[in-house]
Amino acid sequence: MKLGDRRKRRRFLARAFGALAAASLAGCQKLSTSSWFPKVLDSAEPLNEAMAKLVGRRAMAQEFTPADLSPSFRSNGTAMPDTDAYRALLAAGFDQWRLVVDGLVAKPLSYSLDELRALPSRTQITRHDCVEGWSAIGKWRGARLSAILAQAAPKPNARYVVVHCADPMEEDGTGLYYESIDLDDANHEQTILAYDLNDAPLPVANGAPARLRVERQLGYKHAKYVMRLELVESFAALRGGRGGYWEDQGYQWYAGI
Ligand SMILES: Nc1nc2c(c(=O)[nH]1)N[C@H]1C(S)=C(S)[C@@H](COP(=O)(O)O)O[C@H]1N2
Ligand SMILES: [Mo]
Repeated sequence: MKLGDRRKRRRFLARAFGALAAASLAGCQKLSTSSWFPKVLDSAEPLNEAMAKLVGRRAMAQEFTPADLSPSFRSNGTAMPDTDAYRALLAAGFDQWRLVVDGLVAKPLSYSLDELRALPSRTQITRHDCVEGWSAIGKWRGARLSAILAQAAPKPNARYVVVHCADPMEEDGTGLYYESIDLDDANHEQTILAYDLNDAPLPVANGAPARLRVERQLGYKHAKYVMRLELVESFAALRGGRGGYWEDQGYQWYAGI
């Protein structure tokens, strides 16, 4: 190959890869800004899971710098759980709040907020993408879920962590918000139970006293107002049987790459 040809070829390849990158970026853009309904139906789910296998379950979500922080981190969904139990916890500064860890574990545990704050932690600046079409960049600090699981010792048949929340989703006060992730995502480097947002205690509107951050997944997986982590083998015994409040309404369970 002559030098000129080689240069041309290199330019061609660069353009081809550029186009590919732009196309996949456009795909992501669409995912986070268009109306959510057709995108989160089950059709996309096998593709997402296949992508995740390709990329590797331990690949990291992009992290940002303090200069990238959104001026404010908006609230979505529940902004204040409407129960007497939550109001009482809040009024006492979450002194009585306990994170319960149970189900298929060798050592059922419970943590006070101070105990949670004493666990190995991680701080990360990440982008949150809601399927309703908005994103925000925030700085999160929280206990590594892997550290909690190491203490609780999941039994060999445990496959998922179900995150039970404090906020009722039905008019009649029933049906608490819940979500679930598998053990790969639970043990991921960036998966934390966050108690600080932007260097201050997590505001009520964003899930006080603790909320899940599972950074490679869409917004609805990031359960707020966490009360209990239950290790299970399947979703069969859970309300809609599909692993989460939104999943029970038809959203996909694996909402990420
Ligand atoms: N318990 C609980 N967790 C929740 C929700 C909710 O309504 N209740 N909404 C979800 C959705 S759709 C999004 S986009 C994020 C919003 O988090 P934010 O309020 O901190 O912006 O929380 C997720 N976790
Ligand atoms: Mo969302």
